[in-house]
Amino acid sequence: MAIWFDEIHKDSTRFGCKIERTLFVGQSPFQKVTIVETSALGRALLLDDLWMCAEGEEKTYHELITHPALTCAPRIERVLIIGGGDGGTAREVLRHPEVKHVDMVEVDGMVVDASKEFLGTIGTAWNDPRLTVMIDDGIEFVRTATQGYDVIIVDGSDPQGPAVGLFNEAFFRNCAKLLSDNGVFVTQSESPNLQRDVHIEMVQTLQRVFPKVHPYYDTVTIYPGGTWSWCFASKGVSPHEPNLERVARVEQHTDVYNREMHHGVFAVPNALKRIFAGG
Ligand code: SPD
Repeated sequence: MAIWFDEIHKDSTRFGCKIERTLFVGQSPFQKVTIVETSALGRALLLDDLWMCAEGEEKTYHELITHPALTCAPRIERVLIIGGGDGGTAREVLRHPEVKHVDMVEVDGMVVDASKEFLGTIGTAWNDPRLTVMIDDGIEFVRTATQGYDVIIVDGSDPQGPAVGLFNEAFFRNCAKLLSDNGVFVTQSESPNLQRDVHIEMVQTLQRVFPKVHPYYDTVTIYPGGTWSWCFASKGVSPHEPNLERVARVEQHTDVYNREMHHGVFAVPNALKRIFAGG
């Protein structure tokens, strides 16, 4: 009999894949960590039974959480990733030769260990000498860190369990403090359809912290609703003027991100546009 795994969303919708086998299940101090082999999308990571990424569809998420910021920030020498334990975001950040140092702060060592063992096609840059992985609380890290960053990327889970604190104003303010004046902050910001309230609140909270906030959208097959969002926030850097040399260089390696997409993803649906403009 076929085995299916469904992410149940708000007791009203579900998003499922047929499973060939389960490769890893562990209960860390923070959450349940599962890695399965799906029939359609290869190996996939779930945290507390929520889909995080799958080999066959992770490119959109990881390329888009990374390259809009890394092509727009004037300096990209020092990058901070909060979360990102599967290694996909670090892989994309490290494609940029101007990046000299990446600190990745992931709260759950089990996610990193299981991803290294079972998701080797996603985390391909673990051995890059520019990457430092710290198993630590990212919320506390940004509260106490003193050395700044040119780009900060929050690649966390959904707002439950250990990720709850990655969605509030205090956390965003601490990130803003750590960000260089011409820096760019990016966070995943949930589904504009099925988690609309969370998405809107995130954008509005970020608008209280950063002078410029630009949500952007694309499809992530395994996330609730299919359409996903990220927010690009800065003290003054525009997302509309990427460094075209960097774009040209990185798009030789990307499956999804390119110059046209860079501009297209920042189109905001009308109803949301009115809300974000305060109308
Ligand atoms: N609904 C899932 C949202 C999770 C976003 N982070 C995924 C981690 C991939 N690196």
